[in-house]
Amino acid sequence: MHVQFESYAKRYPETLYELFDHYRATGKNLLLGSELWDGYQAFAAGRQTQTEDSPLADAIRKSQEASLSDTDFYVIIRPGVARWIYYHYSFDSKTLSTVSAAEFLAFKESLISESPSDRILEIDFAPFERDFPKMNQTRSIGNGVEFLNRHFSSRLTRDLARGEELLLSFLSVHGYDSQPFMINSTISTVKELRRALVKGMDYLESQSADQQWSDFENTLRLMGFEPGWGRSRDGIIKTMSLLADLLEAPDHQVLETFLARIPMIFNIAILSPHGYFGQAGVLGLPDTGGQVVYILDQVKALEKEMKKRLFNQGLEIQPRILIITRLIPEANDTTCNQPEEPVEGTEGVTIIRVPFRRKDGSVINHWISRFEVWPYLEHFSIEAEQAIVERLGRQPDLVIGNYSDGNLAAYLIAQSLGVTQCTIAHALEKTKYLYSALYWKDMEQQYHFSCQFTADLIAMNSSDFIISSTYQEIAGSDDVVGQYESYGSFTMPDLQRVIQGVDVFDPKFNIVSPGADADIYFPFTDQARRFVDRHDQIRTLLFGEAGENYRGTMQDPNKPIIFSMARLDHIKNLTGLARWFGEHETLRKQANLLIVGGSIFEEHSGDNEERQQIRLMHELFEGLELDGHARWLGTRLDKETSGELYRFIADKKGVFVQPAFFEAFGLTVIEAMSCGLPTFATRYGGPLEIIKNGVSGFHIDPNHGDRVAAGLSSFLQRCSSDPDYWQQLSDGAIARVEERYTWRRYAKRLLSLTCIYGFWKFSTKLERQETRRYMEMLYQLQFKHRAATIEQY
Ligand code: UDP
Ligand code: LCN
Repeated sequence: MHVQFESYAKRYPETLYELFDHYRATGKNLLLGSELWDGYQAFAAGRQTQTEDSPLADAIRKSQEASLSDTDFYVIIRPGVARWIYYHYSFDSKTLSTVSAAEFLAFKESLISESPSDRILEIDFAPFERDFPKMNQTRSIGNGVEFLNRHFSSRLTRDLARGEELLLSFLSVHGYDSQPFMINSTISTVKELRRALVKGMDYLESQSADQQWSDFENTLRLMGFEPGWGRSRDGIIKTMSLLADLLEAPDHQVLETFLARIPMIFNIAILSPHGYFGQAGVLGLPDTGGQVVYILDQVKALEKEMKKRLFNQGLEIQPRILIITRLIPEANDTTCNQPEEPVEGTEGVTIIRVPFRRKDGSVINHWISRFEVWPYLEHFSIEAEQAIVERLGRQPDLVIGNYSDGNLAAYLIAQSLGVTQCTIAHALEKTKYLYSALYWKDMEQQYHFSCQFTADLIAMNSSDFIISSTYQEIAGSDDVVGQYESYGSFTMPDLQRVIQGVDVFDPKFNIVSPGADADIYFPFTDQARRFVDRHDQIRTLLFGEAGENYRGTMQDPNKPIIFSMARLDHIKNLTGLARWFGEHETLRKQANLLIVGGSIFEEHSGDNEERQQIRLMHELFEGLELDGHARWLGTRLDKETSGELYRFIADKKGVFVQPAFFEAFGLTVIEAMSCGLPTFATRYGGPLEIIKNGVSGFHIDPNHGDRVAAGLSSFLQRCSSDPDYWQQLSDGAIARVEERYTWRRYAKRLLSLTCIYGFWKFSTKLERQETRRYMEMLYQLQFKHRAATIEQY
């Protein structure tokens, strides 16, 4: 595409000039892709020669942003996923040329900065990655592990002797307490290993199939084998034969399967500092939403899978998982003031709470917004590390970070202990706020993005692997930039210019999607499992006197319900939905609206954004006279009630709407879909990938509320005359979740990845030293300095 654009620019220099001049005439010096496209359409309207499929139109349609002055025009064209081309056009010489990201960023800074200088700190991770393998196809993005396995097995083939030595030394590092696993000192060379494998397999073949490791233990130990190969005779033979095959002819699938069978994961530490993190009464509080649901479901699935694996490996070890979060002494009605809390439904999972402290060591009692936690994290991490090692009596085998703060803490702990680190973003704030990097100074007082984005860069680059819930989270789609991709290059004027922050072609990225708890969120047709005991409560919530914290009544309870539930953040746009509904005459006649979120009392909220949304919602209820058509519940629903509520609304042939301006993933979307509720969800973020438009739900554009309301209205209209249509969408939603979003699949994948990236870490330890040192500087000299600017309590 860019080749055509460049040759077009050469052939029609006047048109190019006129278009860019048209942009210059707006008087703006920053233009977004959408503004460039709107500008192009206005420009083309008066010109017959300009068609929407010309190379120029194509380039502008793919443009991301432009920066311009009277003399220069800089534009980024993104021809496809993760490909960025920077152009400079000179109004004087009328020439177009490609330029580096650094030049583009420097120009942008010159428009904003108070004292533009070339002596700004440039952050660039590219030089450190020169010798590391990178993928080059966009379809490989998010499937790094497969690429790594292929890379490894071909390296093994090329340099068999070194590869074999590596495998041998890797086998000898495993163990638990004083018990070694896999091999003992009887085997010290590859030759000996090969011989032992043949002998071991011969011996096992001659034994009866119903015997177990304990029956063979003494004989196998003499041959050089220690526990970990398997429990059953066939299981042990299988592991041995996989290794024998690898030593003979390396193959990526065999490598993956073999590594996943080695006992490496007994304990996991999961970091999620901000919160309220608890098991009840916390959802919907500011900053506490899907991340908590995700982690509580994740640990259950992981424990189950870890147990299964350890059992099959022939070991008698109870796996442990610790969730480390912040202790909040003033915890209202939650348990967040308790230092320790076992997780229900598990045997070895505990929530450990560690306080935030002031410089003098005293504990901070109240909740702190996730945007202001930065100064407390270093001390928190030190205390968290001590708590982890104390509780487990050993190091964790994997440290998982959640969200920017958890990932920074995970970095500090994993570095200190030398263990594998996994990053999970849940949501990266950078793409949520327009110009969040460029105008960081204006937003600093409220959001402190200088800390957050620096922390993100450190965590992304230090972690051994990153898991994302969708492809778009990493690399977006043809026309939307991915959340990680947006960290590729950017500038924060007068602070730092990021030349290469993260590369989405790095094989550390893997898509591992979460699920919805299948015991809670199941189809409404599954009558036998339904929580009928909740129906009275639900009827009261919807139609009765639902306590104090509600507003509005559904005067006609027989109409279908349009339902939405989220935290009452600006970005969730629940107020937008209320407005669309209220302003659409037909829709408000066809259906009732149910909103579950926040509180209806402004004075109950300690969060500025939430308070502003509460005010706005009341204004809308008044202005649009919603009180007889809509109900707003300021109650936090527990899981069982919310699960049954989705189904209750499905019984009445209603729909679920997720109206957010941006949603990183969207657990409510898969919850509603699992229950069989036709779902309309934002096209910005995860839901674009979760839903197949028209098959398993619908994409909506929150910037065009009138169209959303019209779409909802015609859907309900069609369903009232053709009930099969509602059923078709409901079936589509259930099938989609079953096929892609389950916790069982998640746990298997995450554990396999841990084994493979553990091996990768082991084999590249030395080469990573430079990056580690670079990151330490970034942390000490940049991050800590910025964190110190936040006013502390
Ligand atoms: N949730 C809930 N009760 C509430 C509000 C939210 O149970 O009053 C749950 C909801 O079911 C979902 C989670 O909170 O599991 C929200 O996750 P999502 O990914 O949709 O958004 P987030 O809050 O993480 O941005
Ligand atoms: C945070 C979000 O904003 C949601 O989009 C996700 O679904 C949730 O975390 C769980 O990952």
